[in-house]
Amino acid sequence: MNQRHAPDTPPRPATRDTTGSPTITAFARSPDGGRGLARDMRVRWALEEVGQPYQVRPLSFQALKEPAYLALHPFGQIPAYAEGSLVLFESGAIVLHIAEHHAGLLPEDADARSRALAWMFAALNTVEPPIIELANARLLEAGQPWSRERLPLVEGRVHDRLAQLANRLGQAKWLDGDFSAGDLLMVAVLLRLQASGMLDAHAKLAAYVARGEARPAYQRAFAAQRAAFEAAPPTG
Ligand code: GTB
Repeated sequence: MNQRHAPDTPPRPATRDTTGSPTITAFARSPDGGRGLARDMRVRWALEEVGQPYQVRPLSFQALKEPAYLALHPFGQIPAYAEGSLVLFESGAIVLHIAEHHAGLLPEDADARSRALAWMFAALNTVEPPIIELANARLLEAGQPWSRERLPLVEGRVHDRLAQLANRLGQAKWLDGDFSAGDLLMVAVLLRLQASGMLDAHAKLAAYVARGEARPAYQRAFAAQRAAFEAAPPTG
């Protein structure tokens, strides 16, 4: 090892799996109440799609901000992913890593693969931001005097994006040919809107999300995170 670089090398995760399967971090008790909306869910789903067993390291909010975890994840968030000497953060990067190392989530054909990557980026960079903005407007800004006035603008931006996406999806089952990591991330992102009823105005997208949820791999991932939530002692 180059000694000059040693101080910058992140320590290995405190929990090291001995079975060779990757370990992901997740909330010890997710604030979503076990609805599968936290970002570990998309990683669990990808791992289930490719048939890769995994371990879960549950963490409290406090533990996320401790130096040992910040060495793994610079922003102190879930999910992080550890596999051998590799440590990754960012759910999109983790899903891409899984898709690149297993068959089933990215097409073989080079152009089709590039298009699937484009949909992965679209899910995270183009569709998710207005959805997060809306969640923030509803939850974090609700008490602000300008909140009621702003909310319709934020909702409108989400609806505009959904209409564009529905238009492109058309009558297709998935965004580009077979189900891919692009669909996995897009469905995961859209699921955040389900409870609000906003998807109901976009029937094609509601059906698209339902198709994603119906996949056996999604069901297994959902059940796993739900079981973890129900097994965790209530906090506070
Ligand atoms: N860009 C990162 C990624 O994709 O990995 C974002 C990761 C992220 O936001 N992680 C959140 C986190 O760790 C959990 S998923 N937050 C703790 C912190 O920042 O201190 C976001 C989330 C939280 C709660 C709900 N919910 O209750 O419904 C849904 C989604």
